[in-house]
Amino acid sequence: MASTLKLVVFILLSLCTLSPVSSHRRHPLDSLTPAEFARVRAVVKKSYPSPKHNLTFQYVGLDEPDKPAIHSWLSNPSSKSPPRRASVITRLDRQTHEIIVDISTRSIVSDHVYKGHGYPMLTSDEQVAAYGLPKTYEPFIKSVKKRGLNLSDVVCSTYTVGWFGEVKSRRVLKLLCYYIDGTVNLYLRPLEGITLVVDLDEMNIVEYYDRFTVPVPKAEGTDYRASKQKPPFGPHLNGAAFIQPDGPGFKIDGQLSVNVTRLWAYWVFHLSFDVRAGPIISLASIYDLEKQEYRRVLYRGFISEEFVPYQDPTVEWYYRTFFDSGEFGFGQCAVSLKPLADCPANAVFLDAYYAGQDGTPVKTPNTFCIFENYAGNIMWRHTELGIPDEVIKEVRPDVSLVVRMVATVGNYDYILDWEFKPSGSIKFGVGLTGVLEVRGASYTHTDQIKEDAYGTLVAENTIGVYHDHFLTYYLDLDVDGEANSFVKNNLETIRVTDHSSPRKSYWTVVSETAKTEAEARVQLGLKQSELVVVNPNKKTKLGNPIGYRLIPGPATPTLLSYDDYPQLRGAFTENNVWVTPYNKSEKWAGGLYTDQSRGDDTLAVWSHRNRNIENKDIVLWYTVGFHHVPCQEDFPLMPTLSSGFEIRPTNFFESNPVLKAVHIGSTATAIAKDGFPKSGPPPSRYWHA
Ligand SMILES: *[C@@H]1O[C@H](CO)[C@@H](O)[C@H](O)[C@H]1NC(C)=O
Ligand SMILES: *[C@@H]1O[C@H](CO)[C@@H](O)[C@H](O)[C@H]1NC(C)=O
Ligand SMILES: *[C@@H]1O[C@H](CO)[C@@H](O)[C@H](O)[C@H]1NC(C)=O
Ligand SMILES: *[C@@H]1O[C@H](CO)[C@@H](O)[C@H](O)[C@H]1NC(C)=O
Ligand SMILES: [Cu+2]
Repeated sequence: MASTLKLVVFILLSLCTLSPVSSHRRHPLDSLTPAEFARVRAVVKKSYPSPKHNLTFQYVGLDEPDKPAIHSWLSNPSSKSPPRRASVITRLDRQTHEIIVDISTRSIVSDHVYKGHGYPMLTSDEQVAAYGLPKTYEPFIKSVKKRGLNLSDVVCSTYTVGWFGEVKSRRVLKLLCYYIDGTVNLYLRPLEGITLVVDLDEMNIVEYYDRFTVPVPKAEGTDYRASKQKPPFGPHLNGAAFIQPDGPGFKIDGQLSVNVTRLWAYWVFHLSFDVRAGPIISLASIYDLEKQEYRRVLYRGFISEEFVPYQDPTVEWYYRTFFDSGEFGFGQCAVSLKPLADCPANAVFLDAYYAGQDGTPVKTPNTFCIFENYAGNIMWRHTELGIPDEVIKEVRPDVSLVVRMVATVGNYDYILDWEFKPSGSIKFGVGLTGVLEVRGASYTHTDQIKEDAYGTLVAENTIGVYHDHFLTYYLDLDVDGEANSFVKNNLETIRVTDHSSPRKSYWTVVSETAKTEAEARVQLGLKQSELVVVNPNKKTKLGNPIGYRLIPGPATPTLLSYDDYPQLRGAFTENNVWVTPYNKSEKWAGGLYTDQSRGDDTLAVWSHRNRNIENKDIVLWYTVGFHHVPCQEDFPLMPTLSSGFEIRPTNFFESNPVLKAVHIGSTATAIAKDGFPKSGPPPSRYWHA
């Protein structure tokens, strides 16, 4: 335990004392440092000084060097690293600017005004400024009084407005307000019927609606704080622990390069942070014990977009079709993780920084936690009972490495896990928790509901509205090199007609290599196929193509009509799987400017160019979907709903890569013997931490 704590301190210190702007020793994919954010700000402000200009920083992130530059730096680490550049999106005097800043030469490389549809990501600062407006807005004060409520207990929250065919647009947001008197669970107590529209360029209220009054759902039973619960308590949980007396089995080099070689596994990868995407994993390679070398798997991967359309078409709700990454920013919404609660006792925590609206760095402490995870699962086992007078029992416990971040986007909390397994698999976990977005209603029993309520009555006066969550992952796989192909191994039923067998049928594998983007669009569930990214230029000794297979989650296609406005903007949900040729500017599945986008810059549009993807540097896009029909157990807080997918080596290794896995140290030995740790301090009390 002590050694784990010491390591945490060491990493934080080393992050703070890194010489911030020097390019030596730094990985070219490292996130921008606080000093670099400050320098970017100074460079841009110098060109556009205030008060002459109204300048806000909507996005600042690393403009990542091109792949060849990264690979040449990797092959010769003593070579000069590529220039550090920042990609900046500002609102400047009511226009959107795209600015590239060269950080080392303190100069602007390019500066364009964006004239297309849609607006940049919202900053937290402008949302906070918008929240405050209703409190001094007379018509709103009157509406609150009319409902017999206390203005000091009203809080408001920001909602993007979507696009519904309007020809002209303004940079606006909607505000919806809630009553917290007697609870902290604001989202369960809407002042239904009231909507305010805020012009963000003017920062004032430009439209106001108070259309009807329904009861505000009561506070009773909504507070989720442990300190506010009353007996009886239960279930009583005894905690859980995975103890590593020798400290973690991985090492963090430089800023965020993670090298998992110390104990048991062989992954190396680079972790960085982006205000829009959240975690970005780059250059993930696995050590091949037989070949005695690192082999490339994933060049770059991150969550490209999340689309959350609500399914209530009425005036107060129709527009709620959110793009959590492009509009709100998963990185901007990252919250500080709580030791011993959000992450286990053996976790190491890392901070992250982003540029606030005025360009100065904002720190989110404990943004990431990294830990080895032992959930009592089995990596491989066999009991052999077939040998006379002998029982052979071999088991290896499954210990993996998890990188975790939580993004709290308003009412919802997204637990985003990247889990690296010694077997070569990467599992992508998504957990949904937090609070439902509910509609206030007059109903107190389902018997009173005669029309479509667009949701479930989850408490008195409270409708949990139907909605989806679609998280689209960008996975630039470079399996043993850049040139890869996408293969559909279709399982097809063959009829036996020639009486050569007592069987009438069997299935076999018919492989089909996708030549174009069209051939790589897959809706899961329509066909039985294994989807594999292969390196067509490399084969195993036995001659099989080297690959990584997609193990998809449940098939959850979009249920909206393809011509519906939100669906045009979220067109990347038409298929669960897409493959595109690598193009540095095709990163965001819903387009770079997602707020009020019109669907002209989505993954679906790019894919319809139908480019050649065979034996090319390709990107795999996979969407994890949830259709959420709320239920009473989602009240007052949702127990985590999990989903995800996996990529798994398939004829990548010559044989089982973990056959010779060794568990070192007393903990691992104890676990291997009977499944429970035998040494170390008593298990911590996670659940009440
Ligand atoms: C409104 O809130 C204020 C501040 O908490 C409190 O002093 C006042 O008594 C409240 N009034 C009503 C009517 O609840
Ligand atoms: C800056 O914004 C303020 C408030 O929106 C406005 O009054 C002012 O005219 C703007 N200045 C410029 C130079 O656009
Ligand atoms: C990872 O760490 C091991 C052991 O310290 C070292 O031998 C190896 O070169 C490192 N790999 C990379 C890619 O940094
Ligand atoms: C890369 O993507 C952008 C945006 O979709 C597109 O304009 C450009 O033509 C693409 N470049 C190539 C070489 O396909
Ligand atoms: Cu949901």
